Amino acid sequence: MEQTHVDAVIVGAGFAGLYATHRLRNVQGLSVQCFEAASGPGGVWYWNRYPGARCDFESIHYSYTFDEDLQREWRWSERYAAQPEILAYLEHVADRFDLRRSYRFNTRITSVAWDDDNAHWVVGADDGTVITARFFINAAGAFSVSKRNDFPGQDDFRGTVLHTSRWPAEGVDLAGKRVAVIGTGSTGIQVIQTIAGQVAELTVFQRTANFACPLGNRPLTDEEFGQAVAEYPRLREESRTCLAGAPYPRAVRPALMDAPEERSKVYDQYYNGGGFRMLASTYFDLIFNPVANETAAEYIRERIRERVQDPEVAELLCPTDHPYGTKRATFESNYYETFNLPHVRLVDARTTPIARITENGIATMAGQYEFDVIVLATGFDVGGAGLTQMGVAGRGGRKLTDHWGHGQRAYLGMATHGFPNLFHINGPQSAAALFNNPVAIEDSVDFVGNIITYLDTHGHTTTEATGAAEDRYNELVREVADVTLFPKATTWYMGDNIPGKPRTPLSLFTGAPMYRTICAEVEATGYAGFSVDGDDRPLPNTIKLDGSAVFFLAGMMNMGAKPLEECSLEETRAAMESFKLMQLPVPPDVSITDTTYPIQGGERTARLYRPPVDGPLPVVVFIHGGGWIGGSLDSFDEPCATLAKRAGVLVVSPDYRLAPEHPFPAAVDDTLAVLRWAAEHIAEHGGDPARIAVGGESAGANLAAVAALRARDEGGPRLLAQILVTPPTDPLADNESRRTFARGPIITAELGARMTALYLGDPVHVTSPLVAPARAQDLSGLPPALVITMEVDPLRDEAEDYARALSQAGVPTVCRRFDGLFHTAFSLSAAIPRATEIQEAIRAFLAPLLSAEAATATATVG
Ligand code: N01
Repeated sequence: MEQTHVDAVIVGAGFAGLYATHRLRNVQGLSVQCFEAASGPGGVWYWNRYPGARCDFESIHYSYTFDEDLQREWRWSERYAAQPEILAYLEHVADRFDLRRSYRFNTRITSVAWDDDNAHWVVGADDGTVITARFFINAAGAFSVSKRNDFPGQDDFRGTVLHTSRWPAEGVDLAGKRVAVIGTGSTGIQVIQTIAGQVAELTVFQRTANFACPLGNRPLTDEEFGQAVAEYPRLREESRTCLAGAPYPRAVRPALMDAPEERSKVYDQYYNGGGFRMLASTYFDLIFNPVANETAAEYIRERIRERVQDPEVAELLCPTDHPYGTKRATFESNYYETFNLPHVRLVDARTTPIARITENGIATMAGQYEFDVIVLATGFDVGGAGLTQMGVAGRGGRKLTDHWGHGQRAYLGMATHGFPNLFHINGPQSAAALFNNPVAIEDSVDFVGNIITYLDTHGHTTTEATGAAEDRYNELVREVADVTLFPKATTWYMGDNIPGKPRTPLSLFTGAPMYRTICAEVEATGYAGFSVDGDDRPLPNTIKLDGSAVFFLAGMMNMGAKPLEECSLEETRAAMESFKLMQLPVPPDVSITDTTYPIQGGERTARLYRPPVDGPLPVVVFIHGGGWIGGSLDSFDEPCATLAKRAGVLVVSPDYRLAPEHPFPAAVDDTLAVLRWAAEHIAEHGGDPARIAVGGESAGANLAAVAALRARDEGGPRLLAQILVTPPTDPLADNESRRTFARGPIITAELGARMTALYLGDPVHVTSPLVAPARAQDLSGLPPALVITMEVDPLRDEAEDYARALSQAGVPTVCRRFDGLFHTAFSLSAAIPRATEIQEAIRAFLAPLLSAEAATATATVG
């Protein structure tokens, strides 16, 4: 019997719809009604039957993971399966899990309206069906709407016009035909290389040359398949922790760290490796560093020049207008050699754009071409176009097209404010553009399944993204894009390929692990950022972060970096040193010299950073961070040199002793010692001993605060300022930021406790003011303080409390909080451009305090 109300309507029978149907109906026991415009399952693999259509992720990865038996039993015949095989696979899945009976095929959804009174969706279809549903699942896919034909005159053409995404199922005989292909994206490249051998003449209209790397397809051997089957659990798990959602080797080095010959070897290895390895496995900075990117781009251009005989044609095929990878990476099999065939020609549709389709072929601004067949490989209106065409109206009748008037957006790529109980699978602003789709789809469906279970088990009815979460997530997606090179290309990634579509990133460009981390955080925190029956849950911590900070954390995950709390002491130290890779170059005109300062029973190194400024300079003794157990002079070269340059000061960076080899009070003694040494000897190095400030970052800021206390109490030296960047001030502090950010980022409660324990040696010291300056009885008489805190930092509140206490004690104090940043942002200047703002805040604070006049005035008063 026809149902008129179900738990969920699901639209689409591709990878997303089929798994959603299985998950919601077979696993969760919900009633579902599914719709699909095609006559059967398959989604994009149903519609895109053009010659050469093939997947460019290896099929053993580009397939479902949810059923062990399924993945073991389906024997892929090739490394990268062709469309008929993927379609057969999806048909098999539909049968194996008995999914077809929930579908109405050949049926399009024509209206989707939220009924607020009844808290359900009213869904209409073109066969007259009207059905109501608590949930509406958009599994129509991002590539369900073809780009409209741009070219006038199609009806005049006497031959055949074919769009690749509506290729006739029975095929098209192109033998002996004069064929034009417009478009050289993933699709065009596959068509061109496949039909070149069949047709009489092939003319390729290329507007933008693409970087294509060899796909490396071949039959999958029994041994390879057997190995994949044996290793499936590991491979699948690893896929979900890798940038592209497939277990490719991880890029762990920046490109410019290798000499050119070494780089070429790396590129040789991965250019021929197939799949997304050229982007994911070579160098981690290709997608954000233009100089690094150019090394890969030029490498690929060189291969094109080698493979294409006519130098003019080769140059035309060499992309020069966008960085490598910023248009979706494409893959080929003898594509470039195709242009060596005598009957294949390349037309530059950029300098001579296509004007129209004529009776006999195509007219460009430069001439006429005659064809029998024109193939449009011109792409898709990527993203939520399939959904908007269904006429969705949410709460209060608000149209989705209006809501998306300034660009498609969805919280986590899954939920939209004002559209309750409507979920997108891999929707706009999910991470799907860089995330192996079947795996991304499973994650997305599982998230939706879980939230439905959550609602049901807690007796709730509706949920949607809060406006604040959707706005902030949208900003985050943009901020992340802005850190990368993606906006530099004209690409569907940014919505550019459709005239009039607002430019906005359609994907979160972090790679899979960060996206999964955000989703996991949302789930673990009771659906942060969702409104549940009108109860708005607060934003998850991660999306409060600045896009650059999120991108940095994503990079660490993509590299497979262990969280610091799981590292041994040696690994923690090595990880802290590696942060140096995330710093801008040291300003070249700052001179850096090492000297020594005495400590009891020995001496330590002090590194001096002197800017190119005349005269005795004010001095800042700046103490590096590293949790008292790590960090080094080297790892703080850049922040110290930049401070020297920006503030016009001589910076002294002491190599103090680290725990646990040298527990408390070694470090506090060393920092007081370096201050005293500076007061006595800095004139020999061009510094002014009357103008000394102390500062530090993180544990170094704790040591700076303690040094200021000791200098006050133990006979100097006289300090004019203290700069405390994210200082820990009391190991036993109990406050909101410690609780809210107990799981990081960067510093977790566990890591903080471990570092403190190693530093203290004997826990009895924990309440000493020389460990916990916040516990000092008297803070009066300390030098003016700048306390810098980061919003997303467990140490934020204790630092701000300390600033308040200083101020109450009469110490002139400025407390400056940086929203959206995390602990250590100060020393990650290449990754976090706003580190410059921190430097600037320090400069501005120090300038009046360390000026020659101020020092004289203070000396006179003192
Ligand atoms: O579409 P595209 P696609 N005049 O938008 C050109 C996935 N996919 O179908 O770059 C002249 O990438 C346009 O030129 P330009 C994959 O995610 C996956 O190829 O805009 N030319 C471009 O060359 C992929 O990214 C597989 O200057 C015009 C081409 O048409 C996505 O689908 C296989 C034009 C369109 O390229 C879309 O790929 C295939 C005009 N007016 C596709 N308008 C797998 O292997 C457009 N063009 C899994």
